[in-house]
Amino acid sequence: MKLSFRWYGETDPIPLQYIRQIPGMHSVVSAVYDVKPGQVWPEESIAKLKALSEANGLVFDVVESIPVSEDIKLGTDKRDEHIEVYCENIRRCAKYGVKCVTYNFMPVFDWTRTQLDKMAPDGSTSLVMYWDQLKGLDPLKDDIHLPGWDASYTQDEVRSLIQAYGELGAEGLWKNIEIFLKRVIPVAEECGVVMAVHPDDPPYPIFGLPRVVTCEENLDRYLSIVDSPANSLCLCTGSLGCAKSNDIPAMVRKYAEKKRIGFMHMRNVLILPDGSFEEQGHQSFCGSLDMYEIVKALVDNDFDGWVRPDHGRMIWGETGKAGYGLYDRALGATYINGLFEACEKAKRGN
Ligand code: DNO
Repeated sequence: MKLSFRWYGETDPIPLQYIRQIPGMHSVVSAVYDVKPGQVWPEESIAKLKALSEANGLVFDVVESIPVSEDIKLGTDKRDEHIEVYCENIRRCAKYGVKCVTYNFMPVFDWTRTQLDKMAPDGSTSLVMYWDQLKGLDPLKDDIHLPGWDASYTQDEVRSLIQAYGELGAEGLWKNIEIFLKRVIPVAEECGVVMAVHPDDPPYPIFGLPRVVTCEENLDRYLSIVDSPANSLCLCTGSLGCAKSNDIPAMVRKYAEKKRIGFMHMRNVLILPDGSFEEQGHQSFCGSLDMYEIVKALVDNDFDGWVRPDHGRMIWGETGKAGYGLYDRALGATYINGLFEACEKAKRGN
């Protein structure tokens, strides 16, 4: 596996010099964050990410994300133009050495949480989603400002998007996924890029918005639309793992065996009795997921894709982008290194 770390570019308060000091760190996971979905990424910006990474002894070979525009997801009359731009962005990234591109197909919002700084008894803070904070909210009537939601939409825009997705429904969304994959995956293949779809977080409908990248049955369907290693998963343990019905170690084993995991996002979540969840430290004893079994499933199948420690808590007084501080993600990285070392040694029998 290749250990990687997400970096938000030059505005990220965490310098690449610090990231390179995490033992075993190989890749920088980044993107051109100042261009809107549906627009072409300037080559200079991609070249700069590569140069900065290399100047720090790291490789820029994973993009997270090239966002899929709402026009593509909804299939509006701008879809074709946006898919063209999407393909061009893949080509440009590949030209600068990118080998894996992460993206998602979540309508309107990326991940959903109700609080980004819930304090645990030890004084650390983390992201949580509590159902009782969501209950009773009607996105078509109420003004909703959940933390982390795209602030560039007005409440009216959010309402009309929610309405449009309501009319589209899950099968309509599948149709648009198919159109996207059938045009984009051949380009990725040509460029030697693996497309890694990030699951919906959390993996069930929110506010009636269809969400389909959620469970084994749907992941099978997604991968079979274009049966190519370039059509792969970004298997995010914490996103899929907040639905109890998803058996994460078994899913990792299955898709690693089929060589359809391009990228692993590793973090733990604690599922509460009412289905709410709290992000926790990466270690198995901190949450509901058995991280050892997950790594063992990867090692047993000679996984050679990218792994990154996903969201960390805020610890040791650090402030910054929720989920993306340095300290706890670095602890996560060393834990992941340890699990891989143990599983690899056991597999070799020494
Ligand atoms: C959350 C991330 C996601 C991910 C996108 C990929 O912190 O894991 O936002 O980057 O869903 O498109």
